[in-house]
Amino acid sequence: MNSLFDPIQVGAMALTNRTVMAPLTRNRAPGAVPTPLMVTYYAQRASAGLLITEATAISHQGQGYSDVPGLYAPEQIAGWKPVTQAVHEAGGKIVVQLWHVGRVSHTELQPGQAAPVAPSAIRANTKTVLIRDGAPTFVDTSEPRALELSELPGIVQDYRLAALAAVEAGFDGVEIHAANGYLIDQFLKTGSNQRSDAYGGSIENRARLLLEVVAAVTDAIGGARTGIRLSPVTPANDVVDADPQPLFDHVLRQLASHPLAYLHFIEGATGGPREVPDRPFDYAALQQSYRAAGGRAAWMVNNGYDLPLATTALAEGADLVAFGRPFIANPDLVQRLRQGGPFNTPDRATFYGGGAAGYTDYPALAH
Ligand code: 8OZ
Repeated sequence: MNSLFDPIQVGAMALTNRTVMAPLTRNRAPGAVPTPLMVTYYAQRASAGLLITEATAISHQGQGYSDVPGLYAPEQIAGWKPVTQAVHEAGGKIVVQLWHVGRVSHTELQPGQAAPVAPSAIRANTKTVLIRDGAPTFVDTSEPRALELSELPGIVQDYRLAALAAVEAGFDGVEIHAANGYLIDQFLKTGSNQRSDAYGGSIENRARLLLEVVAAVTDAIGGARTGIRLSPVTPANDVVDADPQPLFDHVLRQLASHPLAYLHFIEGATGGPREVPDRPFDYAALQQSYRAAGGRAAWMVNNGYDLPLATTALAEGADLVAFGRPFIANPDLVQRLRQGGPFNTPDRATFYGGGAAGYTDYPALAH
């Protein structure tokens, strides 16, 4: 039986273990440029089998929060290079999460203070984070405008360019963020997509943007360096689909014909309960359907895992387990899981924004 501490080959990446650091937004990149403090933060956590960076904007339009990093300008690529170098020197692997927030943004963050973009002009009943006077402030998202059909190829192209930039910055690969109510998830789900063109209506149409992005990214850098994050039933950022099981069944059957490194699932509500009331979902059936269609990517699970739950998941067919908040507080989480603790407690007050406090100052165990 596989344990969290066994190595695994995931696409082009040889991982030393199956413990993954989940993507975690930390809002410590002023001007969207990665900093030396971020180099320290990621390098401290390099004993994870795989690090997935915090969500990273593929374009200025794709940004929805203050001080999150980007990967579309030369200074951003230059800022990421020492991160990937330090992680590799410490023996780790790192992929960057490619992000377009769609409607989860604010005019203050958009080019020319324009309205954020979305499949349809439906505001998300959710908040975004603006850093004001150095402190995170939660504000309502702005009213979005519906994207023109003619704008979609440009967005797909932004994903392609960001994937190429990721390779240039030294990343081992990318994760396409298609979860948590951001642009791709907004297109997938009925509550946020009321389009009447080729990108709305039927399941096939709502899945079109995701599949075009996957095709562009894998064409640019190879499926062996590409993962995807999905959250079939999360209520995060006010998304909902009327019938998620057949939607995701279609998505996975389509993905089965692309070589991919991994598929990453947030089970239940992001950062919350693993079961969402009135939104049942059968992940095992989804995996079966994907495998039956010939899909071979590694299966990564996430949300509220501890060692016993992770061990059960691996026994039941998961290949990788992603941990979020435990990695904030425990840079050497793999070692701590191995020896049964102890675990530092994450401090919510320093999750978003700020400096080294609550970021790079959580202690590792003495060796
Ligand atoms: C927390 C705060 C801001 C953004 C996600 C990128 O949920 C995020 C995010 C999380 O995927």
